Amino acid sequence: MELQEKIPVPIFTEVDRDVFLREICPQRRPAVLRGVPLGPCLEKWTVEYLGQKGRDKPVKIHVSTVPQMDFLRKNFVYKTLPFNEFVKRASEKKHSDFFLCEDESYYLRSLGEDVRKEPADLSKQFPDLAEDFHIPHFFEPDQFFSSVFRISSCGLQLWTHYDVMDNLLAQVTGMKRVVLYSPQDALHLYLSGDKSEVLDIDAPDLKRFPEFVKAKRYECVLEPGDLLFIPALWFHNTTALQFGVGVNVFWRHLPADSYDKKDPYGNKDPVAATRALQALERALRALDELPADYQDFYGRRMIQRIQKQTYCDGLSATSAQEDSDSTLTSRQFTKPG
Ligand SMILES: O=C(O)CCC(=O)C(=O)O
Repeated sequence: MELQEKIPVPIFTEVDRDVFLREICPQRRPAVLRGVPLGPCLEKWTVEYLGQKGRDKPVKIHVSTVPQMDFLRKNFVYKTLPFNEFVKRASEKKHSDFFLCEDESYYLRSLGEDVRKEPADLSKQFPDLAEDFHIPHFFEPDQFFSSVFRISSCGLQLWTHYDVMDNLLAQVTGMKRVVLYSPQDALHLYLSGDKSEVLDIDAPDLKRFPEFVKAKRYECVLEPGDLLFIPALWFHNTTALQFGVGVNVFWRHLPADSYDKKDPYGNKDPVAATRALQALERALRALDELPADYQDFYGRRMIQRIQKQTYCDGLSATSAQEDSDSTLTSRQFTKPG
């Protein structure tokens, strides 16, 4: 019996900027966009061509003895290779030159020139390859944040995580399975920061992660030329079914000052969310001054207050307002009788 029902991610053809902005983006759900023109990269990006055009530019890569990479337990090492040597190794199953073992797995997530400050931008790091890849103009130029190479060995699986910006993942060569979970299922994913602790999503340890089965599993297999729209906050886990080259493009869909300015990866929480989380920590420290039964009482009331104010479904803001008798105002809340 399958652990979780697989919900297919819908596939849309004939999507242009207008259709994307009117019908797809506002739904805030993942979508596969098939047949959007991505440029000559689809024909040109062979291993040989990538090596010739990317030359020996040094790239920092993840190398692991197993294909399932685990960020939380760090079962991989960072190494630097010339881009052409990296692409050659990532495309082969067994390596004559290797760091850890002859069948090690490789993964590149390209970085900016100044890794700590600058987001990755294909046109700056790989100008000769960038001209082959046409970024779909589904957002305004000033919303552009980054374009990132994602190059993986066959079988490589990247941990489940979320990003805070909207993102189009373009699969240029190779097939890739992507499993996604809604932001509303965050509590079933056992988060540590922006990553899920559930590494093996196909055979999870249900003794450690009993709630995981409650998360709805959305799934698609990307083919060369497909774009996957990953709305901000949607969790995603990728598995390369073949050696593959992808580019993902992030853009700011919230006002620019909502984002953390020191975030070259596009995965730091928006500044208002960070402020709210810090305020929560302060609130919890205040509750610590009380005996356990009082902490329990006020903790439950805080949860209800947060649900009423923030949840989009169930206890929605509207139904909370309509049901004025049961609405806790902030005064009632802060001055309990
Ligand atoms: O394609 C991958 O390997 C990972 C993609 C990803 O994490 C993203 O698009 O944000």
